[in-house]
Amino acid sequence: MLQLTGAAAIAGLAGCTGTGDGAGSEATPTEGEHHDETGREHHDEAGTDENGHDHDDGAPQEPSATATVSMRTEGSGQHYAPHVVWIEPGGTVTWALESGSHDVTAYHPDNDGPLRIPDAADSWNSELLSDEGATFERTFEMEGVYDYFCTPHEAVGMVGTVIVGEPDAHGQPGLEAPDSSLPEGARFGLADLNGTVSEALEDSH
Ligand SMILES: [Cu+2]
Repeated sequence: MLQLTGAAAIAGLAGCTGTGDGAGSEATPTEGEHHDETGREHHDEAGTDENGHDHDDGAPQEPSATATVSMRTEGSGQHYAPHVVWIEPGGTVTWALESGSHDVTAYHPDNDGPLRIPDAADSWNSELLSDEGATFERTFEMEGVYDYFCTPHEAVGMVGTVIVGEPDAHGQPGLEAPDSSLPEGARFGLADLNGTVSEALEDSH
């Protein structure tokens, strides 16, 4: 059972972090002592877990004028949903607090992080949002890939990306391999986002 807990924790990290806590609950071993690999997790194919979290992880198809990202705490899970949004240059993203306390902070040296937004773009840092329904809004003029994180939950991988326009994937700091100085959860999350963003940009050409 300890092994199962470990597997669930890793599965949680690979996707939206911290959702592993309920994952093993349906495993009811009935076969006595010698189940070697029987603790295998079963993934539900509908793409929703027991918390009703929609696994909205796919690449967005095309840029839109505006986008909304909800910020949630579900059990031990901390989420931006969706993780990746894609807007046109001059478009606006609104982050809305659904539960928990979260912020929206650019990966930029001004925020003591590695640069993961376009070189010439301005950094930002929302205040911590704690009131349900509170929002933070930002307009993005410059094409590029912008990675951001939640200050209290960066270590558990609460990270997200805004794609603006149709930037050349080469030369985007936000698509580089995550800096080794980052916490492990953030590195996993950013690597995952890199895949989703690259896919979106490739499909659009
Ligand atoms: Cu958070």
